Amino acid sequence: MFWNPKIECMPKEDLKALQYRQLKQLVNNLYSFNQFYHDRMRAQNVHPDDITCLEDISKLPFMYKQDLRDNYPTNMFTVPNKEIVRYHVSSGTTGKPTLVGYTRNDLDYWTEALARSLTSIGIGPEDTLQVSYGYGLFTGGLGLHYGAEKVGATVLPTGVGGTERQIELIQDLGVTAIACTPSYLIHLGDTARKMGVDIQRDTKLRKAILGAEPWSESMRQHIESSMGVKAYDIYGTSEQAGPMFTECEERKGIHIAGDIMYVEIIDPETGESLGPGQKGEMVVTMLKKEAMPMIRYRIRDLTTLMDDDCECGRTSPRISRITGRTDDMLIIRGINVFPSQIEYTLLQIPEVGDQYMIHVSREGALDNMVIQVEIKPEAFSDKVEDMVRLRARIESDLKKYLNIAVTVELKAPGELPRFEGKAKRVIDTRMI
Ligand code: DLL
Repeated sequence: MFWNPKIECMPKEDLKALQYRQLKQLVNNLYSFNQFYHDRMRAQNVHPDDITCLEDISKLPFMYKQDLRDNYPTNMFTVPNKEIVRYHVSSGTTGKPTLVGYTRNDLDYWTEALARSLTSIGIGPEDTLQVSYGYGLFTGGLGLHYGAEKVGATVLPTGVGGTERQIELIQDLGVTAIACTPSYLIHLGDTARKMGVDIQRDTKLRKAILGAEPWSESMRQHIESSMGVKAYDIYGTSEQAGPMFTECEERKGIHIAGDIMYVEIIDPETGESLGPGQKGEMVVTMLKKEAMPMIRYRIRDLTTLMDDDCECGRTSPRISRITGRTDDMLIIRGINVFPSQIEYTLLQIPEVGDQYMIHVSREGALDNMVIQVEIKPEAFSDKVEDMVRLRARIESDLKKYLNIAVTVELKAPGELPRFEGKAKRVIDTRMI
């Protein structure tokens, strides 16, 4: 039932003591040996000696995604390059992505976190797990892959797409569990129905590990009643390592392995710490991270902390379902997209003017993004072929930078709405 009972069921006071020791060591090291953290702490007038209990973490400065961008690609790394054994890359806020580096130990505790999580939902050697998260620069595929191998499950690394083939493999190989985004699972269910396959009747698929994008209890009910699978929430971000933490069989919040990550919830406006049950922004400190430490990193996800006992017996704190973000990041088909990235890309194209609108909608189960772009008067032509060619070029540039296909609609100069106050450039009509 437990992967690592000594840690997972540790008395809460012992866990706090362990976290304090880990924090103290982290802060001492970074203050002494890392210029970035040293300067940040000095600017906030805080010295490692000021940290005398776990709660003193609130004296330390915050870290932001902007810090990763300012230090791109590797200036945030705290180990020599020869100790880095892998990179993953996620979306940045403008042209440059966010790069995450891992040492061997970083990969090991990431895998351990997933092994604990998968065990907590009953996945083990008897299971065949289809990993339908993207493999490659995205952390979803490889993260789940190694976690599942660690617990002895048989892994089927399909990645995203080729849905009909994925459904055939689910049938042929007796797949018992799938890991993918909730919207992809709904799409897979719809496709199966069209193929005449009833997931509940015709397959052994019984568990789904769903995350990487916001979803809701009503989506859970829809998935469970239409496909006969039990759906579990999985959470993580590339800055932390990747997907890491899931609900247990009780499904009353996502367990956060306290020896790996320390969670605070703050008021996003004032930065004040909030107590259990109060909704706010999650701030994380990675207690074991070597290649790219994170102290008080502002993740931007909104949630609440639960520290009551869970019936599963794990003593780790839990977070509730992510209900939104404090920034404007959009998640389109599981891929993070910042409106500022779109703007940055458009501004590189000489024919494009300075007005654009982003429309996001859901067609069936899948997200759709249409970007309306005004073009400069001198670039405007009434020859259809010219406009078609320009549109294709803009679509291809956007695809290159955003990693997802978007539809572009060209607009004549002056055609898009102007705003007197704050421009509203994103219209998101997706309902979750
Ligand atoms: O999405 C890692 C991941 C892969 C998580 C597979 C779960 C499964 P990023 O691309 O860095 O990493 O995006 C992280 O996605 O800050 C949240 O806003 C959102 N997110 C991730 N999981 C959930 C979830 C991966 N279960 C960003 N519910 C996070 C809601 C989620 N939002």
